[in-house]
Amino acid sequence: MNEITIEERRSVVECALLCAETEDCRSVFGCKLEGEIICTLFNQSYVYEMEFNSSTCKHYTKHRVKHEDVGVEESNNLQKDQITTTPAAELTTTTHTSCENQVNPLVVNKGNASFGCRDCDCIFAKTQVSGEYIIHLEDSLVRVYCEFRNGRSWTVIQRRMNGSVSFKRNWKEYSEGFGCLETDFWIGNDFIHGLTKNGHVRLIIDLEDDNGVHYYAHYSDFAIGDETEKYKLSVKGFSGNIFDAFGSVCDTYCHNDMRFSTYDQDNDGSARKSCAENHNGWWFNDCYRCVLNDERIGWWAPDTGLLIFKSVKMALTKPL
Ligand SMILES: [Ca+2]
Repeated sequence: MNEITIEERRSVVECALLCAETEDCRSVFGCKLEGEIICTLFNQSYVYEMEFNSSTCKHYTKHRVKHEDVGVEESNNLQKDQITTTPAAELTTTTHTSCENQVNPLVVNKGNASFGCRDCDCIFAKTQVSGEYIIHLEDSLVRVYCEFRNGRSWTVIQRRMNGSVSFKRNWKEYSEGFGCLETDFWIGNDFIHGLTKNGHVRLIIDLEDDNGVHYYAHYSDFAIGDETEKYKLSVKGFSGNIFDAFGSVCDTYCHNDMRFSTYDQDNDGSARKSCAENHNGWWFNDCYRCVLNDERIGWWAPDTGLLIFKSVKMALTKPL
């Protein structure tokens, strides 16, 4: 079921009043951002179990305005003092416990047409606190992890910290995203495509080995195609303190220009095998020099062979 409409109102209480007056409305989500009220009415209860009653955003369900007898009088019971103008950090969502069992936990509500910030840069303009935020991306409200450091904002697209989340996932899951923002997750190929399409083309890959030594690979020009293009990878402009295993000139094991594969969709460059069957979703030829979604996080270098890392993070930002 889809949302009903989007309306700009003078206060979030007015959003709730509008919901009360709208027969099909079951819940309403409203935020005051930069002095502007943005609210979304839903003809279903909000799909994601989160508590949004921050000082910036409010979420009301219809029972608060008594569904059988909806009207202005009932709606007036909403406390106007709940609405304040405090910007910023309260946009952070509360944590959830078991991400593993949730379907598509990163998408808050697919199909919304408008909501506040469209990227972490917008959040950064309001707060410098790294953490979970909700942005509007590719026609969805998506929970993302924004990292703010050195005066830049980064959108984390992949992270593996403790192995709590399985990366053995099918095509649909890699398209839509999976995992826990707090720990291990894949933001989803549709959203990576959306971010790169919107200019977030600088990629940094942080790797940490068992001794706590950090390595990084930075790419100035990263993009992936959309689903019809099988999320084809383009990655160039390397700098870093490790071998360029991801973007180096294409050969048997390269990744650049490859299409994305999962165990249930073999788009790799090998006619003999399916690389993703053993190494999870990635851009494979035959088969790899780096496998950041594999059970073992691997990154190859000529002098060392395949190195195994204990954690990895991939994040995007816009060029300066
Ligand atoms: Ca194959």
